[in-house]
Amino acid sequence: MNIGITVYPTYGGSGIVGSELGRDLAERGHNVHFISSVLPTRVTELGPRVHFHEVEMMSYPLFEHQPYDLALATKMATVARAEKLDLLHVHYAIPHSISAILARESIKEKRYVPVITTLHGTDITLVGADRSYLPITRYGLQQSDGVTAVSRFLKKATIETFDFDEIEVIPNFICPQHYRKIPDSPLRAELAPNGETLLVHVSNFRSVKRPGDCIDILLHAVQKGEDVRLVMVGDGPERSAVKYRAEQSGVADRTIFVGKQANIPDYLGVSDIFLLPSELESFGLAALEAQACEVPVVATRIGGIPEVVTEGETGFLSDIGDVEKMAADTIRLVRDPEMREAFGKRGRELAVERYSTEKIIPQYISFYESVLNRSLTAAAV
Ligand code: GMT
Repeated sequence: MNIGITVYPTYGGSGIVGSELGRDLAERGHNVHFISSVLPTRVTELGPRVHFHEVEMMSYPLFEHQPYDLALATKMATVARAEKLDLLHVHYAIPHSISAILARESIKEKRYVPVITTLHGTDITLVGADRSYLPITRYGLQQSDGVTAVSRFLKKATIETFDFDEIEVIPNFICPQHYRKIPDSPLRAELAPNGETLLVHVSNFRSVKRPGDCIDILLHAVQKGEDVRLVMVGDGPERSAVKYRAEQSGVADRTIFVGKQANIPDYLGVSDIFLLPSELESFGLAALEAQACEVPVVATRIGGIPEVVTEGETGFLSDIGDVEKMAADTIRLVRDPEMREAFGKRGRELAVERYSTEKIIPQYISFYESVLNRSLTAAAV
């Protein structure tokens, strides 16, 4: 198949999922065309089957804001015709599905290119549910030729908010070879030089991730006498406030902010406990990545997290903001290396069994095939 993929290229889990899906599809022999403003961060190599089409925007004094959605639609239509795309697969509904629908409609006399929209979370729960975007988001869902969601939770939320239920749940995935435990790494010695237990948090430091709670969990653990350190991976709007909180709480010397990192598995692979105290998480890709690296997870019981983290088997879950409970769970794991190891092994086992690329990518491929068959049948009638 010739597949067009659009993602937010630099920010968020949806970009990671769309990019890694494209990379895997290309490895399976499909031609993948990424259409976005810059090369998506996880697409490190272009090649005979991985192409990139940059969305260029014209600037004009009349435009207070450049109309990205229209520039994207134009690029999608051009690429769809030139590359004979079989379908356009967009990750994150707003505005990608609207741009794709516009592109599809603008060229449909020449070629019908079905649009598949994958919902990732905030496009439904936060932005899409906002009154100003709700009608256009519902239109995007109704007009897409196929819609997938990354968790059962997100499907339910979409039905409740948009009264739209033609949704296939295809969960996020990890490549088991890429995400794994790394024993005896120099990075581990650097991050925990005195053999401390290493806590880790990975996010884009938006307030919805509550990264400040990680500092409170660390503080509780230190106050209980635990020899722990915390590595904070990523960057975003909350980073300086969180750093300040660490300084004010007196745990700055036990907190390492490493900023955005190209290779997240390097950090997960050497860590002992993963913290994800988010307020909202439709799936929690970072928790899955941690589990694939045999790292137990301490997280909140919200959204899709309970689908990914099995309580008492691969991690512990708490209410939003209950840092005392999350700290108590962390301390339990710090004090019990055998439990940590058992949780880690089970986490990896479930990650591979349920969420490996081997299992999930074929689900996308058969979904593509069913959408294409439906479109062909409709065209023939
Ligand atoms: O959470 C973010 O900051 C980004 C957002 C996105 O759309 O890129 O992430 C969402 O998609 C991820 C991949 O499917 C999920 O793992 C995240 O749980 C989800 N985030 C939220 O629902 C807040």
